[in-house]
Amino acid sequence: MSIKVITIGEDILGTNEAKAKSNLNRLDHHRILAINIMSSPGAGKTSLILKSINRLKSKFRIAVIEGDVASSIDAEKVQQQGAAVVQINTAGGCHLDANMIESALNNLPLEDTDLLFIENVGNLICPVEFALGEHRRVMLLSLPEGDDKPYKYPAMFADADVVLINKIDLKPYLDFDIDAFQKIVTGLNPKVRIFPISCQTGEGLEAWFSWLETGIKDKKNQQV
Ligand SMILES: Nc1nc2c(ncn2[C@@H]2O[C@H](COP(=O)(O)OP(=O)(O)OP(=O)(O)O)[C@@H](O)[C@H]2O)c(=O)[nH]1
Ligand SMILES: [Mg+2]
Repeated sequence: MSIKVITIGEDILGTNEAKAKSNLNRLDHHRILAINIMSSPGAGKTSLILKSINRLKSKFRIAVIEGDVASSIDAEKVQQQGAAVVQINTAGGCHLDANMIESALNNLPLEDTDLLFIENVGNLICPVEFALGEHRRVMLLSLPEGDDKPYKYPAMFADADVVLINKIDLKPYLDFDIDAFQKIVTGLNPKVRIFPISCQTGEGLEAWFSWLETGIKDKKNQQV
């Protein structure tokens, strides 16, 4: 089946906050848990989504919105895993916004979805400024990027519900101090959940899956 690709021009108007609220209401109406995944390019967002689909698809119906400046490479991988997917090409834009998500929601089977992953454009700065209508924000940081990133890009870490430390299989080759990193992040964001994981080996992923599962079930039981 061909993948729906939405290319965003400058003609899409409307204030982001109002649109994000309308997206949120729409997702709540369908009792869909929406997760906005943010990170720098290559930290492992798509790998995480693919692992999560693979693990949870027998229990839950999963849809994905893929955000990239160009191409539908990530969406093709997601489609191969059997999930419904829409690719947004931002045509140079460094983040997704709520208008883009509304267009994507119009092209997804919302009646048949329990969990929606939104893979934001790889960028540590802009995505945090734009609410999409998501219920949870997940920040992914991979070991090769260095443990000083929360000092340099604090907003991304201060705002996240979950921080995933990915690529821990590379620890023997890098001088990333995981304990120090966790202390900095919890200093910025005391309520954050932190999961060290490897999308390569699967280490640590069970805790992430179980966090997701709890969120999906809570959303299903919520009054709308
Ligand atoms: N060693 C190791 N490599 C990983 C891990 N997770 C992802 N990778 C690799 O990192 C590279 C980038 O992973 P992606 O999942 O494409 O990263 P992304 O964040 O989706 O990248 P963009 O969409 O380009 O921003 C790929 O070559 C993955 O195989 C991991 O836990 N360990
Ligand atoms: Mg990706």
